[in-house]
Amino acid sequence: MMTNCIGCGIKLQTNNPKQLGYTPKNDATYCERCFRLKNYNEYKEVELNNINNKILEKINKDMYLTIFLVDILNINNETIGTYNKIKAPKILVISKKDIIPSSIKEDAITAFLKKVYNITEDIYYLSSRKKYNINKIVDLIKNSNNKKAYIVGYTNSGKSTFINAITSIIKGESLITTSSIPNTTLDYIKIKIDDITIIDTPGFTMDNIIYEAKEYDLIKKVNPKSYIKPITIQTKENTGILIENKIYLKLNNQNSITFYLSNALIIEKVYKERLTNKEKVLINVPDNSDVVIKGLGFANIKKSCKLQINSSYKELIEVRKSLFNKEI
Ligand SMILES: Nc1nc2c(ncn2[C@@H]2O[C@H](COP(=O)(O)OP(=O)(O)OP(=O)(O)O)[C@@H](O)[C@H]2O)c(=O)[nH]1
Ligand SMILES: [Mg+2]
Repeated sequence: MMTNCIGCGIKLQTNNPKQLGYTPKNDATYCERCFRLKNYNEYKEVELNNINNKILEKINKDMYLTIFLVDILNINNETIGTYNKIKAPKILVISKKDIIPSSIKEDAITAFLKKVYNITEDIYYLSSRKKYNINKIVDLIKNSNNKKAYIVGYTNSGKSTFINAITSIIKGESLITTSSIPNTTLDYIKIKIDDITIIDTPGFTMDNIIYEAKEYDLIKKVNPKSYIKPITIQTKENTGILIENKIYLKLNNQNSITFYLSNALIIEKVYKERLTNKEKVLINVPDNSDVVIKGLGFANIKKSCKLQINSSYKELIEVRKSLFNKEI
């Protein structure tokens, strides 16, 4: 009888190399996909159906403590909207704290999340890379009703890396496969540590995202490796800004825009109009707002303006009160 892959949770099988869970060995603990990803950093594409609702149903039925990770650059209406659908006891954990400037204080982010996104539950900050707050969150699991917790969140929010950090501290091993490519974890992975049970889950997938599933090079760039340096651009009337030769924005006035995105992405000023009238759409931006580019991060714009974008990206842009708003 074959078990499940300890790297991604999928049921192991030796019959069909084209299907998920394949391994040539009868006694394997990892599937071939995880093996190649771990040893050669080679990614095998997987076709996945959107299972967001299935995951929600399961956690709402079991009612264990649910720890919802949101990558600090991926706070937006969609991620928080999914968090709001959880009826089980839950906490919000902002992950990858190490990538944002230390000038952005936790208290300010918490106040912002409570005010702008109406979060009422406790909010914690995590960096698995810097081993920051790991034990604090483990203590919450220890103190929960049945000592069981689901770790959930959108793909790439750092769920598996977090669980590996816990097992590496307590047991000196980290077995789950992690990667910067979406949908690394394919099924539930139950981990028992002492008297607690932690369950890794497949990531939620985004409705609209700036990249295609196959754009691996871009996806790797989007996911910041380490601390990101904010990039400020001063604009004049009709200065366009191009991100990674893909996303084109234009501000209609003299202004200042600061990007919080992976520094591997190239941000440049462009002066030649790139869109036809048909392709353009204008968005009103109030004073001191953040413009969220879903999947990438966000930019802070100082003064009110009209922001011109490509209409095909309309679903990806969200304007909100700034995280740097002193009044919050
Ligand atoms: N800078 C930084 N990167 C992190 C941290 N935690 C995870 N990452 C990176 O984020 C990417 C995704 O990590 P995973 O742990 O595979 O994410 P996941 O949420 O399990 O993703 P799925 O299994 O696809 O749902 C990897 O490139 C990790 O190295 C962190 O604390 N800091
Ligand atoms: Mg994972």
